[in-house]
This record gives sequence, C-alpha cells and structure tokens, in this order.
Amino acid sequence: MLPEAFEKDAHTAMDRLKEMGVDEVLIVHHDDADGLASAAITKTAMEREGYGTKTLCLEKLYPEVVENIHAGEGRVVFYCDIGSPHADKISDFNQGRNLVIILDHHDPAEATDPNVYDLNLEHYGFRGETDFSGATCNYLFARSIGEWNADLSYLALVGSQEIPGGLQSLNLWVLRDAEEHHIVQVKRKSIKIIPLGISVKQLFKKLQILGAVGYYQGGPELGIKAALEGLTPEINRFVEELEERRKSANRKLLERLRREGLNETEHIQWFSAGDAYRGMGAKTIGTFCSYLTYQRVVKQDKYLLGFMPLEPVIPGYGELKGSYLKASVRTPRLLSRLIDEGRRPTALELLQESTRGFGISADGHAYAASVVLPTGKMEEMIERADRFVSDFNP
Ligand SMILES: [Mn+2]
Repeated sequence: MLPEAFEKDAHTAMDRLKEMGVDEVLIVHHDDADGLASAAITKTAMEREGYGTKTLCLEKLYPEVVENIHAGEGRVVFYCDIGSPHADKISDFNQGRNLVIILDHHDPAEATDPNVYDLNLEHYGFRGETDFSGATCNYLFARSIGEWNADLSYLALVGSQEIPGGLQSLNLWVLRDAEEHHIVQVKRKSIKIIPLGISVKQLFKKLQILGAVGYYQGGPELGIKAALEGLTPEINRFVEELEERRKSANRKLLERLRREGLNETEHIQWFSAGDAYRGMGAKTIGTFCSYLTYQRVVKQDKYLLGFMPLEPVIPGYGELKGSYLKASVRTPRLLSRLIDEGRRPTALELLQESTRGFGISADGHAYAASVVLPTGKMEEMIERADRFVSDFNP
C-alpha cells in the first residue's frame, strides 16, 4: 500500500501544479544513478500529463543557482534526489513565487514556504538510508498520479541499488508492484527489466558513470535516455571511454603523488588534483581518495583530503559567478578505528567544522564526506581542520 498521507499530499501538490497553468516544468536532479533514474521518472510522468520538461543536473546545490532559479515567478520546479536538506534555503529564496515539489530521500530541513512541498518520505515515517531511494520517492509520486505510471517502477529499483542492505520497506513494495505489472522478473537474486532486457544492476552501474564521470559531456541527458529506452551500442561505448579516461587520470595522479608525496599538517594529509580530472565530474576525486587510503603514500592516522577545481560552467545552466573547489575527505583504517572509539571527529564533522560559514552542501558520514568551497578558502579550511582535531575532546 502507498502511505495514505503521502498520497493525499501528492494529490494536493499535483492539483496546485495544474492550477499554475504552465506549459513546462523544470526538473532539477542529482548526478548519480539515483538522481538520473529520479529525473527519468518525473520527466515521463509530467510529459504524460501534457507538460514540457527541462532537466538540470547538479552535482551540488549551489546557493547562487537556487537563487537564480527562484528569482522568477510562476514556475514549477521539481527537485529530484536533491533539495530536502536545503528545503529551508529553497523556501527563503522562493518567497512563495514558484511552486516547488521536492522528491528526495536525504535528511530534510524544514520547508517554511507553503509553496514548497517536500514529499520526502522521511516526513511520513520512513528512513531514506534504508527504506527508499530518491527514485522511489519520485516513483511513488508518479504512481499516486495514476497506475499507468507503474511501468516506471523499475527505475525506482535502479535508484535503490545505492541503498545498502537490499530492498526493504517501501522499496520492497515497489518490487512487488513491478512484478505484479510484469515490469521486472526476479531470477536467482538478479532483477531483470523485462522491457529493456537488462538487469537493474547493469543499468545502475552505467548510469553511475554517465552521470558522474560524464557530467560535462552530456552524460546525464544520455543517462536519462538510456534509463527510459535502454542501452545502445553507442552509449555502451561512451561509458567504456569514460571509464578509460578516468582510469588513466587516476594512474597519472597516483604516480605524481608517489613522486611528490602529500602535504601534511599534524592531523591532515592533503593534495590538490590540479587539472587531473578536467572535464570529468567532481565525484572522481572522492573515488580516487577512497582508493588512495589503501596506498602506502598515505599515513594511516591522518585525515586524507583531496581537492579539485570545479569547472566554471554548469551544463544547461551557464556560468557560475564564484570559483569553487570540491574537497573530499577519507579516513584511513587506523583513523577510522579512533573515530569509532570517539577519539577523533567523523569525516563529516571535520568538513562541517572547517568550512563553517563558507562551505556548500557538506555531506557524507563518519569515514567519507565532501563539500564545495570558494577557491580562496582552501588554506583556511586546512588550518581550521587541523586545529579542530587538535582541540577535539570527546
Ligand atoms: Mn539518492
């Protein structure tokens, strides 16, 4: 069963949307497989209602972009697999001017504008870490519009692959829904998407690469298309190319770091990737840092920080006013143990504390986290991080 209160609110939001009298809706979405699957669902559901759609894929929710989106009036804006943690700021920028529907599973902040509908199922008693993905939230919204959207159910299952521990709660309901409508077939734990002839896992893996690595090369749009129509030989080739390019960038950067070593303070070891990942999405730095924690060049008792410059342009949006860096932090094994014992701050605490006042969208958990910061703030951040660990008294 769909949660009744959610279904009721989804209908209210949809009624409001119809009253807006717009021809087109804007779909802002995240860059990973869950975000692409989310966008594919809501795009299709809205087109079936007769609306044109425009998608905007964001790696992080930059305040200047949100401000720009909400400066206008009378628009309809969806936030898919992104937005809930910033529902308060979205409300501040929106000031009642536009209708906003958030379909997300990240920990929500309170929306204070009545025109901002946050339909995150965390508000209905479910957990976004275990029970549902962003794509599941988008699917349940589409499904509450009508049963004709049941053919999109597989996309919710694709997005849900990012949730550890398998399908449960709402995600399990979606699996049953998909089976009942003959959209998927479960065979020896593999879920096959009947209309596309591939498995949920296969599609998930390709979308992860298209969205994150291919971010600046039309990857997100191609990913949405692939999510709806299936993989073509061209798309498969493009995914392989992206993988190759990333591997070669990783290899070169590792060689450089082995040669030059990392920069160090008392508690921090850090490096700047320079233009190693130029033209690739910013997730690449995080993946590389994870890999690096197992290499000998890394000290086991210090936080590992990697920085990379962000491109000045957001595809489909335009130029950013500010100049930004992405920072990723990972904790090597020994340090992770100290964090577990409460003797060191978590990776997320370290980033939040060291970028307080200027960091954008810090997110993550105990051993891995990331944030965006203005380019000129890197040294201040490193200093503050080092001091925070020195002063840390549990
Ligand atoms: Mn997600």
